[in-house]
Amino acid sequence: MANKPFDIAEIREQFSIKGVFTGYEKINNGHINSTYNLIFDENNNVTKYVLQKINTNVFKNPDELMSNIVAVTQHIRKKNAENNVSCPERRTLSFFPSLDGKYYYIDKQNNCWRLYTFIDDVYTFNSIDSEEVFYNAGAAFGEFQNLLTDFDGASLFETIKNFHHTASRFNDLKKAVEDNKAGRLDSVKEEIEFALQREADTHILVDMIAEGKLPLRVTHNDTKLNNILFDNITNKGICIIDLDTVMPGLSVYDFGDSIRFGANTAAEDEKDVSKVSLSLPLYEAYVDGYLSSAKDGLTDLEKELLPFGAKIMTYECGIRFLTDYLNGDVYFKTDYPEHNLVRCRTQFALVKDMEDKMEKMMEITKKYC
Ligand code: ADP
Ligand code: GN1
Ligand code: MG
Repeated sequence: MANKPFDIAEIREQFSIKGVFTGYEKINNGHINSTYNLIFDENNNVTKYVLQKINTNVFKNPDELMSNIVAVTQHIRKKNAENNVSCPERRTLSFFPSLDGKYYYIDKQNNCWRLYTFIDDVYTFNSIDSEEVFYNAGAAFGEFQNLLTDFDGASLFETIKNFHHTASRFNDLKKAVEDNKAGRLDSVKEEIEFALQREADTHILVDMIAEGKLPLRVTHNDTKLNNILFDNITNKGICIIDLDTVMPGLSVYDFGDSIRFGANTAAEDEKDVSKVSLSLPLYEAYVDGYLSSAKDGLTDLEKELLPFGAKIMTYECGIRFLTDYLNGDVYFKTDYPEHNLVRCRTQFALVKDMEDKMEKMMEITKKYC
């Protein structure tokens, strides 16, 4: 199959897919994995699957990765059954084992694939302009957190070490500055300065964890808007996807990362930073939705820290983009050479705007606590 990124005969044999293969589409959403929608016809019934190439540069141990994901989705399935939710098959992903019983398959080119159910009649967003939908996003991630409150976090592997350890991310940036691998340091002096000025912030949450002030929960850790499948008819967030980073973490990470992406008035890679700002109405809608489902399970301190969580997740993402830019774009997928720098600039512009609006964000949050 010269033109295809995968050999369909090999994939279908390995995952025992029935029916006639009628085509595939590439889904261009995430920065990490490569995702395809496969379409099969079996006696005039169309069945779709998601075939995903796992980025093994990022996720180096597919056994541990898939062990986490299978355990988490099984747990959610069980809870959904206990709660009698409607259409349970649309509420969490189901992964298919390959012939050797593992939930992934390494092909002849050494690519690592997983196959799971395609959920139909849903849509995903890369940006949002409706408060109602963002309320629903908050409710969906709050609900996801609730479903995992009785899941044993100790059973999970750490798929990416220190994923949201902001102080460790800051050290990665300092190392990237020292190494200057891609020779780009001179062009990012202002951004480095911005990052350095906020170093003290990078310790706040990690210190609170170490002091036992904040509870570690099982969290998603990548709560971007396009990791929620919204139902076409109800507009509710029905399924949380992209479970690669489900690990012990803080509620404020999940809250904060959603705000970072969804409440920005511009795209994550908008080149004109004057378009970047925090939308307070969207912030409010998300707080309302998230707390409507998660409030009872959160401590007072967690609720109080939600606005700071939004700022620190935005800052952390900004320094990750900057680090990758300095390292020569080895982590995030990029479409052009300045892409990571552009992303870093939007994140830092958003941090600045959040700092200006912090009091207002705190006031809004209090209203829903
Ligand atoms: P990445 O890790 O690259 O972000 P995701 O798992 O988030 O990959 O998938 C990328 C996109 O593919 C999603 O934003 C969504 O639009 C689509 N997608 C993924 N899984 C499904 C599914 N089961 N049903 C429908 N669409 C899906
Ligand atoms: C990546 O895979 P995706 O696109 O949902 C990244 C997140 C970043 C995000 C920035 C495993 O998410 O941590 O916040 O890009 N995922 C990983 O858009 O690093
Ligand atoms: Mg994703």
